[in-house]
Amino acid sequence: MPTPNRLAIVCLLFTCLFCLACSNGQEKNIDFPETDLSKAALIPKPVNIKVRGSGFALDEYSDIVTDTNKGFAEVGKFLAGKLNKRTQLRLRVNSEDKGGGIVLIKQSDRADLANEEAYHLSITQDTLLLESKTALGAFLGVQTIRQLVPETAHTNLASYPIWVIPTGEIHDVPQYGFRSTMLDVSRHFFSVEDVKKYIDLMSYYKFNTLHLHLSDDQGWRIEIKAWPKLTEIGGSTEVGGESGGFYTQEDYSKIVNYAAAHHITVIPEIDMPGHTNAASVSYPWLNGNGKTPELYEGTSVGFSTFDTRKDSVYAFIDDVIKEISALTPGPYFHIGGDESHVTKDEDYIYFVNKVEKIVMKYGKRMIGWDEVANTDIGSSSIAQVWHSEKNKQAAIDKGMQVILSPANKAYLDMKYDSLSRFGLNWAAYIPVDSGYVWSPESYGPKESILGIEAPLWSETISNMAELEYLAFPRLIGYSELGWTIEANRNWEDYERRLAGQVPYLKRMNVQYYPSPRVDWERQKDLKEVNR
Ligand code: TNX
Repeated sequence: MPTPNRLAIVCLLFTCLFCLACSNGQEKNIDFPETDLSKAALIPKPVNIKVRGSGFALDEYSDIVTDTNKGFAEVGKFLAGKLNKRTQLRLRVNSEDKGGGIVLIKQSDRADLANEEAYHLSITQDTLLLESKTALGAFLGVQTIRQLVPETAHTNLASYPIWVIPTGEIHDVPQYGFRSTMLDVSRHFFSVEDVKKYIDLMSYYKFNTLHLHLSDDQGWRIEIKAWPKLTEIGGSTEVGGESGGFYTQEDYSKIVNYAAAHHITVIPEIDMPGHTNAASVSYPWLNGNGKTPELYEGTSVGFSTFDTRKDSVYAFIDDVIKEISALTPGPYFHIGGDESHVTKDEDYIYFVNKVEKIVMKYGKRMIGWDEVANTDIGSSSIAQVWHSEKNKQAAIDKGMQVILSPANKAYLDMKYDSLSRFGLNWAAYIPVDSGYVWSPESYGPKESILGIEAPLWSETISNMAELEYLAFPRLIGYSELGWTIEANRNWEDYERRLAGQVPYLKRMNVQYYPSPRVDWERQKDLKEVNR
């Protein structure tokens, strides 16, 4: 028996189809070119694609109708905005005289849509139907729709331009619910506008998490009202002696809100007890390495530490975690915990145990780099695996979940090869294919792996062009590693779809590294997805 809610949805759908038939009647006669949905340059690759071979006309008669449940109308408006920028078409969203065409529907009890990030796209000549359980699922499906819009419109199918979207079915669900990238805004500062652009690019590839490395030896980047010198002094420098910078709490909230509007969760990181020189220069009583701290603009690591045995240090940390947690809606707080080479082992353990309690007091789940697995923290905390097999195993044995960021595979700051203009190479050279061809699945049992993250450390990059050189195209591959099951991944197929991203990257003015390992010209054969 249909529930009233279901009935309403069914009625909505029929109204849409009816209106579409009226307003788009003339399109029934369109002689669509043959299409092949399975050849579309979609990244990450969906679970399942069925081909119908015809076309859906995105044109001046198309409109968007959404479910009335929370968040769906916003997703519809997001899509309308992106399609407008792209095609100049003005798609109305939920307008009175519904044109229809694109329909976003909530499906609460379909088993294949039980995952909150799952979506189903059914594309016929008349309707592009997107179904999901949540607005998040709809948002992810909308990214697929964006990737299906061809570069150019047909002008010879009707008396108006038509963007032909191939018909068929796409069923899709991610393999990991945590797909993240990190920006180190400490070694070099990046503005709110820069971070917003990064979020735009992330969301197109279905990332759902952004980790911000907000403090390190070279700079403290977030305003803490209780401790203003952190940004006044600690925020004044960066690597290479450039000007530094920091986010006011208002700036930080702008990033968090922009991310939320893209269904992306922000993870703030305050790195401690090591990587704390900028904090200790601001308030020298925090310092525990026995020296007088001075502003630092170099790139060494492992020389700084908080004094782990002072109560005042924990009162300070409590203030910092309290203020940042209050500004952060997401469930996580990252305490760093890496490379504390001048903190004694017993002090390190004592410190991490205590800080975990503070994080939990403010309602967050603690994340730390993999060294934290050697302390007595609980199984609800998370270890971010970056270099140590031993630490990874210790975390899994404790029942903790891990985030996979193996430096030799997933570090965006590693050079592509010896000729790279930016980047480091302490872990490896990571050419584009090597960054893609590895198996996160092999790192541990499925339930122990929260997901994957590609960190971008910024010792060698100081502006967007340099950032983009290291992040693109590799970041795109990490989106597929987090989303697509291993059986559906294959370098040759991925390379073809990656080459197909060039028009988007150019439109976004992304200065990607044109790796010689990718045949970028192949996108020319792709043209549209028409055969
Ligand atoms: C190691 S990875 C670090 C960072 C550096 C990075 C450079 C990690 C947890 N710590 O402090 O920026 O290498 O690749």
